[in-house]
Amino acid sequence: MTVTVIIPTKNEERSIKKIINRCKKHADEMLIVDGHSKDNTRKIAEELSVRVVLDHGKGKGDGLRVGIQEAKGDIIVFIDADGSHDPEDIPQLVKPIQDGKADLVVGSRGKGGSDELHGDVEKLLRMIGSDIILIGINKRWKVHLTDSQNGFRAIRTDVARQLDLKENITTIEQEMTMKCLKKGFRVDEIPTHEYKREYGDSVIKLKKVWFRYIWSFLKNLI
Ligand SMILES: Nc1nc2c(ncn2[C@@H]2O[C@H](COP(=O)(O)OP(=O)(O)O)[C@@H](O)[C@H]2O)c(=O)[nH]1
Ligand SMILES: [Mg+2]
Repeated sequence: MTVTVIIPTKNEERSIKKIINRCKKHADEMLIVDGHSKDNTRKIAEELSVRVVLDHGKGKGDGLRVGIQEAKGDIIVFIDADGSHDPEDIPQLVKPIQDGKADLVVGSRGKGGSDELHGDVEKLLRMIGSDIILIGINKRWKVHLTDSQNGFRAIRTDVARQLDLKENITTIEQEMTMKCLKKGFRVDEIPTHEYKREYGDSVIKLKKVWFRYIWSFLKNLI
């Protein structure tokens, strides 16, 4: 099965070159979905001969949806541009799909650890919130997942296209997991470590988005 590696980007000129170069050997196709970066992100990607498409400016979820439509590979791997995810984990991430054992494989920080979920109050709240959602998902579908949110994941392209994903921001990750479970697709996890983003700040400002996480969670439970 062929693999499309999709990197959503917004103002990642400082880390994009490294991540592209590290992903290339794991990809049959590479695709950057850019959220209208104001820096040189797109230029750098094009100089490295990687195809760049724009999202509609609504957020990372919008970007992932555009990527799902544009991908040519049988399997899509989503990996962030900020250095949080290790491209060397990609072979393990796609293996359960290639072996015909899973339709969605999430890189689990519960199993692999995270440098972004511990150490200050914002991170603590982020972890508590995502764990509450995780417990809800596990109870609702009687599964034992350990990460409901990680953006580092692999999914069969045809499955991704059947999910009717609607979330415009990072809530798309829990939506994707929940809709896969709801539709009876097989969700698996492998341990992956999450590193601290190399430069700049996360787009997730908890104060602004916490209610969108809860609303999207409740909506997708039924
Ligand atoms: N296409 C697209 N990508 C985005 C957007 N916002 C953030 N990203 C990318 O999504 C990835 C995750 O963003 P980040 O801010 O690190 O969120 P966090 O890892 O969940 O804290 C990074 O590669 C960002 O550059 C957007 O509006 N559109
Ligand atoms: Mg990040």
